[in-house]
Amino acid sequence: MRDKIILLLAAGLVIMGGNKAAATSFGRNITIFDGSSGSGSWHGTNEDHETEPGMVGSQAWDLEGFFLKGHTLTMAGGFNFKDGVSQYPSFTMGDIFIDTNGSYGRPAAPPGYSAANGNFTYTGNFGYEYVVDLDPANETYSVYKLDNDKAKVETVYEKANESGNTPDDPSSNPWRYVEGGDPVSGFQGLTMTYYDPFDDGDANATDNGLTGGTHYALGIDLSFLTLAGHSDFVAHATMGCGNDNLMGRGTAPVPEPATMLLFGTGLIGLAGVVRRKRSGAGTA
Ligand SMILES: [Ca+2]
Ligand SMILES: [Ca+2]
Ligand SMILES: [Ca+2]
Ligand SMILES: [Ca+2]
Repeated sequence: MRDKIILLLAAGLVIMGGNKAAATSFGRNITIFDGSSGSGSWHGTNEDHETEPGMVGSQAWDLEGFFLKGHTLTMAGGFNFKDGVSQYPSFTMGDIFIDTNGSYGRPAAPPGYSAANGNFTYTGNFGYEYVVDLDPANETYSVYKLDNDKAKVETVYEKANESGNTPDDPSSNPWRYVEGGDPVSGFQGLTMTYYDPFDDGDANATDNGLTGGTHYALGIDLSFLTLAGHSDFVAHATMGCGNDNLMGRGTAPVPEPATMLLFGTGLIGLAGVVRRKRSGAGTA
């Protein structure tokens, strides 16, 4: 009996491990197309293979999508989240800003804001109530609540990317969090899911419909939204120039502790042993 249980649990772990390795889908694609497409293949109707009109259109500047699976938000792009583009070292990847009430972007710009070329710091949150402050180099992140009266954020370099005037056509701003947010307890210095770069043809690309060459992806935990009583959210991310503006809209689900899943799997395994033993006894 004990041997059987150990065998079943071992088999269960192998199956679970197999599932994990095969589960390359990042979940549902929740990307919002910004509606400001120009002509040509790089300013089309999909976010993958699209940068903002007038900007350099290439995989190196392409942000490809936000994906949601459970409470994990995954961001993918051709832009190198750790190293950026070598000729433009100042245009690093920005942070992930989260709106929780449907007001965000240029309509919610800070007092005194005006579009201008250059990276400028403003006191204000552009309507984003939270920021996931990414540290891709160390594969960690921290979450801050952004008070519009005291949080400081930095704008994108290219004025042409600050043109959004409606929630459906939001500005690329802000680029990154600077300081002044309130740390969200339990969400400081967390380890992100960082994927090794993958090419077209890799399961991570094909399972998520990503095209164009080399891709980068990272995942973060959105449970802080649910814990704070929020459900619907809008996510925003860009790089220092604002060459591409990535937006997503989703609903944060109730967190499911992994331990409950493991506990459940163990019970199913035990039930299988009992059932077998009973049926074996019946036929003997
Ligand atoms: Ca875009
Ligand atoms: Ca894009
Ligand atoms: Ca807002
Ligand atoms: Ca692409």
